Amino acid sequence: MQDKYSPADVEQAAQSHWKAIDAYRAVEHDPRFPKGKYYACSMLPYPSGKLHMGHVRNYTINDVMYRYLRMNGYNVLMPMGWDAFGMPAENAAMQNKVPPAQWTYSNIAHMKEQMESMGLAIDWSREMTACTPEYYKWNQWMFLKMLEKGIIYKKTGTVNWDPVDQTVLANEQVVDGKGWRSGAPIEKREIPMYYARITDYADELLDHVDNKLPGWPERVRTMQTNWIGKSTGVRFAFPHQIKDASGALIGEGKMYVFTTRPDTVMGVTFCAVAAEHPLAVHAAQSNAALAAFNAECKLGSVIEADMATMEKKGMPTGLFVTHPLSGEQLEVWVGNYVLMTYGDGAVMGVPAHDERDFAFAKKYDLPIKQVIAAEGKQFSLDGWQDWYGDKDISVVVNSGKYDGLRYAAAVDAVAADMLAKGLGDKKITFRLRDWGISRQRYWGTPIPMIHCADCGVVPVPEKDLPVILPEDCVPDGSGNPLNKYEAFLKCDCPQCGKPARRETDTMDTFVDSSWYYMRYTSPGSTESMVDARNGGSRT
Ligand code: ANZ
Ligand code: ZN
Repeated sequence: MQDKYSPADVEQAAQSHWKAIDAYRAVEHDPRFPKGKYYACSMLPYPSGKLHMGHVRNYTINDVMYRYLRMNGYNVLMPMGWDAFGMPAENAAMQNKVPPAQWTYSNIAHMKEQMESMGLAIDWSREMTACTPEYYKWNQWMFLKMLEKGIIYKKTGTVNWDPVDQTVLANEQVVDGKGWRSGAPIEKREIPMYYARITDYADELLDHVDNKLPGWPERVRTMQTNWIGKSTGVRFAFPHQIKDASGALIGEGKMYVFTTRPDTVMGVTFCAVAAEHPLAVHAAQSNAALAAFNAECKLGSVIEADMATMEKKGMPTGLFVTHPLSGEQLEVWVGNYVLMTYGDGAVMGVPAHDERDFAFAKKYDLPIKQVIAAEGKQFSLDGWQDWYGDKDISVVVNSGKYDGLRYAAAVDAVAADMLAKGLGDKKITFRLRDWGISRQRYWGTPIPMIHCADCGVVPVPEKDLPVILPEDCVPDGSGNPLNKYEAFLKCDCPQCGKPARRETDTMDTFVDSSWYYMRYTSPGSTESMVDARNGGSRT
């Protein structure tokens, strides 16, 4: 027995003993632990260089839990892995002129050493590293399976384009609307991307948040619910006669809007569309000022939170649509607060009862028509008051046959009338969007697609997986280095055999971190992504 505690001696001795007997290797059906299995999995770290205090705190808590449960007879598994793809490695590569792979692997080696010296009860035999072909092969395999099922699909998406560096920037690389490196004003650009159809699962997700997360804090539930953002309302059209250059009616003569307040429909005094809306694009063709305004709307951030707080700006298009119930002619404006990606990219403007429309109408001197009253409340044009938009206390006024109706009854009545006219119906809209998983970056899982001049875009056959990412590129900030990497690009078309080119977009790193916790259960399995019977079983 030593008088003084000497951590270096004691810890090293204990740790080498644990190592020698493989103390933390989790084995299924272990007779030493009668209480059954417990999975002590915590979020895997990004290998940024050194462990920080957050890591130490987090993994110590997990370690304490592990040891407590094990002493109480549980068969505990504590795995660890590395969220090793992503942008910081590319930034470090630019600074230090070393490939992201080299930087990442040396960080992993160092951080692993630090974790080992902490004596954490990790089963290192299950370690996973997201940037290894053994792991990302399964991202590619899952991508192909979901493509087959139509869960992954291709459409154009909006990205931040740096016109000087000629590259796509992540939101965090846009500072005050300018590129972080070039300082150039950022443009929004439409490019083809792959999406995961997560909106198909919106109701299931909501049900999960509501009913299947016992013990989760209310705050987290609320955040999740708002993120999914289920809105019930009516989608209907304003008819019009606006024709394009070929003489065809734009949108078949119907401008659709989505509203959560159909009870205010008789209070519409204008309509507003997003700068990307077909009517805005059409009007801009013969109106230079509007074209400039549309371009200005496309500048800057694509982040929705920024859109919500920015100053409301607009410009009239000179185009008119017809109110479906009153027959009144209403001018269509372009509004910078209208999102192309929500609902139909167009809104009915009800300045008396929508705060954004109120600000807009005040600024551009548009009429404001009160169609909602509430007991004991006085309406005035002087300024916005919260009750103007409160559907819980509202009664419809100045709206002909709808007068006197409360919110729910008014929604039913308006929806029925729209349906009868063949112009619309009730509709549920989600704020949740499909997940754009394409990234125009190097350090990620290659998207397993091939571009053939004759066959178009062809999936890589499953037997040819993984599509290996070269590990020797050094990004220099001028776009994805894979675009210049002939050995990667060159391939044969799997359909016709002619020379073709590989897709150079990679996957969002959240694809990696969406299933790693399952991979720990079948480490090293080459037969399947996750298979408890295969790599997982170690009795
Ligand atoms: C008229 C109206 C009157 C509205 C009123 C609200 C209050 P949530 O609840 O988030 O779903 N809207 C619809 N599409 C839009 C788009 N593409 N960009 C911006 N705003 C859009 O919001 C639904 C409401 O947001 C809709 O209801 C519409 O404004 C607006 F007293 O219609 B409302
Ligand atoms: Zn081909």
